[in-house]
Amino acid sequence: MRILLARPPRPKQAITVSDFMFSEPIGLEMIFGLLKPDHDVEIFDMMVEKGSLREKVVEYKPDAVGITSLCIDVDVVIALCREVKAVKPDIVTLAGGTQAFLSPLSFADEAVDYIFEFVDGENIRTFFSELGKGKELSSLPGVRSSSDGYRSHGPKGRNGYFLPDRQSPKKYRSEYSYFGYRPAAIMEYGIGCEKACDFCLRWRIEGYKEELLDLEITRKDLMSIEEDTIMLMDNDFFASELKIRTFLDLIRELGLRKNFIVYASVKGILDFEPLVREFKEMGLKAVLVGYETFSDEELDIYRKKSDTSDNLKAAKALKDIGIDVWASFMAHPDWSADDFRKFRKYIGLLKPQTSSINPLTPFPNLPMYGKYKDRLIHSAEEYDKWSFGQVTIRPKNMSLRRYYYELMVTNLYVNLLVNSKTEMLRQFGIGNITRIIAGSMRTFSRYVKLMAKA
Ligand code: B12
Repeated sequence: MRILLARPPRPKQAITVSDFMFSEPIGLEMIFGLLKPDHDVEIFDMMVEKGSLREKVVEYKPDAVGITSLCIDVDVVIALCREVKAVKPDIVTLAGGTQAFLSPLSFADEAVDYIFEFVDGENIRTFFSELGKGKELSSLPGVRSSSDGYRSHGPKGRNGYFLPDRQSPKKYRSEYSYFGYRPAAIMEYGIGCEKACDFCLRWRIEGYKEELLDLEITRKDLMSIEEDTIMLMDNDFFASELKIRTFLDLIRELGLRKNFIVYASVKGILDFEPLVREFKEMGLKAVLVGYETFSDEELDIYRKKSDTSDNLKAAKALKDIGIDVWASFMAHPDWSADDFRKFRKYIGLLKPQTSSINPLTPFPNLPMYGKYKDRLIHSAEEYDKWSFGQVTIRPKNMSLRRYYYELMVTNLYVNLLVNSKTEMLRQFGIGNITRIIAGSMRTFSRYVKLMAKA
């Protein structure tokens, strides 16, 4: 069977970081790895490709086209499936990825033959070995079919972590980045999140239980990555002493010398400071930390396990150790102009190397969605609005237009004034800085449009 695996292009409307960075489509690389032994498979990454999917389908002549997705991609994925069907109606179309897991029925459209809610490995292999033999495939775990009304049979499962085939998107790899690092690879080493913060989807995707993946997979995965930079996407790399030590032992054993970037909790940084220092000596360059807000009350509501003074302590510890902080914050919809001022002052104290400030987004499916139901600006079906970059809750203490203005001013203030440009230029080089500035300008102009429309 000839299978084309595609990733949708960078969103045209939604506010996303893909304006200035995107990484490898690791989910598709895993599917590629699972199917390669028995099928002809190719990845078509539309984040990079200039040509259309239609042209590719005409040239490659696949029997099936599978498309990955995030929340913002729903309409695009459906449009792409229609494009495929217009070339040849009997090409089988599949939707998969994060959004298919969180909200499978968002893809219920006659152009989408199958929705893959989750992949346990066995289901997708069986699917392709049985496809075209006249069997009803929706009886497989995690598979919904249009011919069966997209009904679900059996219990909901989880996506597995399989060894990604790092060579599968070889021609695109030089384009994959993580912030100032390009090329960069991404991988996961431990899954789950016990913190279960109120605004976050990750525990819904990976479960509450924090556990390490099969260490043999991690070993093979690490050995197959050719890039100098690896971003570990675990929720909290510093979740436990055992977790950190096991990883450091492994890279020591493999003799790996790479730049590492990790997500980290403030609690983990403070609890395991000596290990953070040890990791720095072994290549840790930057941590992504969710400081979230200047208000302890809000941190409490979000069920964060640290307060604003812990944030300051962690910022100081990281500065002393010499690790960059890429901080993320959430603007609460009840903030007044004075709150925005306090917030800017607080970021000035934390002094992260970069900051991203997103409006609090009560994603459909999260308990928070119910809490803000009466104040929502967009319906759950306006998929491209739920990017976590756009305001979805009507502000309480100012107009929507003013709120966008405050967000823009704050983003400009922290990224132009608080951060050191010369330091970043030295670290990442002119090419990467130009890419980031050009992307930020695109995001900025999208914000201006939203503000004008508000
Ligand atoms: C790493 C990451 C990023 C990185 C890298 C993403 C990339 N490749 O470019 C960066 C920082 C660039 C990023 C950007 C964004 N991200 Co992000 N990201 C993640 C993170 C932490 C991991 C994603 C991942 O790779 N998982 C591992 C892979 C293997 O899982 P997977 O893709 O689901 O694949 C599995 C299955 O789904 C299946 N599969 C995948 N595709 C297909 C296709 C077919 C046909 C089939 C059959 C199966 C299949 O195969 C895999 C087997 O297990 C998740 C949180 C999480 N834990 O999921 C958030 C997450 C996915 N991101 C999210 C968001 C919102 C975004 C942004 C829109 C944020 C923004 N405003 O800019 C942008 C989107 C930009 C874009 N269009 O790419 C949300 C998505 C919510 C949703 N409902 O979709 C998440 C869940 C985080 C959150 N906020 O809660 N992200």
